[in-house]
Order: sequence, then C-alpha cells, then structure tokens
Amino acid sequence: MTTDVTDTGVGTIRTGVLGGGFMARVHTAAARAAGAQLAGIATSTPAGSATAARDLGYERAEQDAQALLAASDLDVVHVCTPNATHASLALTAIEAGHHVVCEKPLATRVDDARDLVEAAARRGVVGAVPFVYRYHPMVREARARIARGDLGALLTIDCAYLQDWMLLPGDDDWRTRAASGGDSRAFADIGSHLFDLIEFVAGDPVARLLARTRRVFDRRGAHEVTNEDVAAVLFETESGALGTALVSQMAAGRKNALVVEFHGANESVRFEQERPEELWIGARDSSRVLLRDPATASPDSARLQRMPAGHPMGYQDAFNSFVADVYAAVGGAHPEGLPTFADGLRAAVLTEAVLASAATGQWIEVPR
Ligand code: SOE
Repeated sequence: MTTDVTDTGVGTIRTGVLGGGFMARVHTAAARAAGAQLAGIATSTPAGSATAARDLGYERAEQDAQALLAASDLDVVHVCTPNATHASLALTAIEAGHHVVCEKPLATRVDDARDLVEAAARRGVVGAVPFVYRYHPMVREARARIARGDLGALLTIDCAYLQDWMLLPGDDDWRTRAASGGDSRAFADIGSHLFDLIEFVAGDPVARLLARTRRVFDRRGAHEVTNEDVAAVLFETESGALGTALVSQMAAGRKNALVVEFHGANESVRFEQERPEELWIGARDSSRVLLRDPATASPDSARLQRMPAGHPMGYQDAFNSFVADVYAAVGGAHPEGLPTFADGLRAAVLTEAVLASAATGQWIEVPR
C-alpha cells in the first residue's frame, strides 16, 4: 500500500458541523475517514438538525448554530452554511477557541475575510478553507513539475470551470440571492477554486485582470437575481504569463468541468478534474498522458495517493486528504499546501477584483 496522510497527533478530534446540505455530507464523510468523533450538528431548524444527526451519524443534534458554537467539547467546527453567514459564524467559532474549516467563500467581503485571518492568528487556531482540488495527486504532480522547472518559463494559462446546474430559469438556489449568496455567485462559488488552483500550481500570483460578467436571468423561480451566472476573465501573472479563464454555471452538459492547462517554454501540463487520474504532458514531438502512480510520483503527490495505481481516486478522496491535513495541523503539523484562511482572503480579493473590473470595464491591479 501507499503512504497515507499524517496522523493528527492529538488523539481523537471531536467535530461539529454547521449545515445539512451536500457539502455537510462531504465534510462529514471526510471527518469520519480521518477518525474523528462526530460530536454535534446544527442546521437551520431543530427538526433539520435532528434529521441530519440521525442520517449522518452525529452524537447529538443542536437547536441552532449558536448552541453548537457554545459547546465546550468540540475541537473543530466545519462551517457549511450559506455564504453570507460564513464570516460571522467562523468568527464566533474562533472566539470560542475552536479550530475552523469554513466553506468558501470565507467571507463575501474582503474586510471580513481579513478580520478572520487576524482573529485565527490571534487565538492560535487553525483556519482552513476547502480548496480541495489542490488535493488531487495529479495537481501536486503538475505543481512539482512547474516548481522544478520542467515546463520552463510560463508563457500562457488556459483554463475553465464549467457546470450546468443553473442552466434553466427555474434552477434556483440560495446562492443566486445577494442576501444569502453574496455579490458574486459563479465566480465566488467556482471561479474561486479555479484561481486558487492556478496560483497554487503555477506558484505565480495573478497580478492584474480584466473581467466581463453576465447574468442571463434576472429572476429565477420567484426570486430576483442580482449576481452573475457567467464570468470571462483575461489575466496576467507576476511572471508575465497571460491567461484566459471561463467560469459558467450554465454550460449545458458540463457537470464539474474544472480544467487547467499551463504552457511553458519547454512543455505543457493539463489537468481535468473529471479525469483526476491523468496529467497530460504536452511537448512539441512527444506529448503523453501520465497516469497516477505512487511509484513514479513526486513526494508531495505520493503522500496523497490513498490508493495504489489503477484503483481510481476522486473528489471525496481529495476532500478526505484535505480534512486529514487540517486535523494534522490541529495537532501541530504543517502539511504542505494546506489551504488556510489566508487563501480564503486571497479568493475574496480576486472576487472583488473581478466584480470591480466587470463594473468599470477596466484592468484591475490585484493586490498581493
Ligand atoms: C456547486 O457549484 C459546488 O458544489 C461548489 O460549491 C463546490 O465548491 C464545488 O467543489 C462543486 O460544485
């Protein structure tokens, strides 16, 4: 068998979760896989909490978020609630001394995200944001190859994150309302993952960008929509690489098509989230597809390979590795590439830059 993620070093972690939707289920599976005790859960109603506790296997259902946050027997709280509630819940959790995993966007305003970074540092707790696509072994492989110079100087980046679950006017979700979702929808929800991955893999921050956004439907169901369905972004990195990024939740047939392709002076690499076992290596005369294999992987990639070669890993495996690393960090470890609140703040800065560019039609300098 292959190497597994780090032991937490602090005994059994007691986990609490806020929220009862799809992401709460994914977090719960990852916490269970990491050996945590599933202590408590709270959703938006006491009845919802009771159902979630029963279905997901928590020891107790809390009446509401405040009751869960006040509990003294928790080590880590996972915030999986609607976007606009993240910042205040995460802050309360930090002040109560809990380590926090907060879904993205960490906050819908840059100032709130910055406050959270500072609060976590002051209280000495771990603050993590699940930019989990970093945890695909072939993403780490691409990153290692760029870092050791295989690609040469980075010239261009071609990328997209496409989904179709908001294609029809009747497709509605709390994310479409500014009061619960925030001023940005598509970019904050999935563009944030894409840009996190670009910067993480390239090690080359985006320096400036020009964005155009589009809202296709002004109403969905009975609701007015105020944020975007689609964003198209042109960008330049600090090293001078030029990039294009398309983000849409209305691309018919595309379910979770996150694709990043980096072109260097010598070689290219391409990763597709829906084919996570593969990394395309582009060359002038001998392009090839590298298959995931711990035996030939870089150490950082091998560390995350929970299954031997030929036994496919996917989204939940990446999530499990992320949560295992968070719990290891709670135990004092410093796992390579753990996405923290600082990365959540970075996503908020990029989201604000995209909205500002879309509003003004101008290139925006993205602050470091
Ligand atoms: C819905 O767009 C969603 O669940 C995102 O919120 C997640 O971050 C992404 O990983 C999958 O799609």
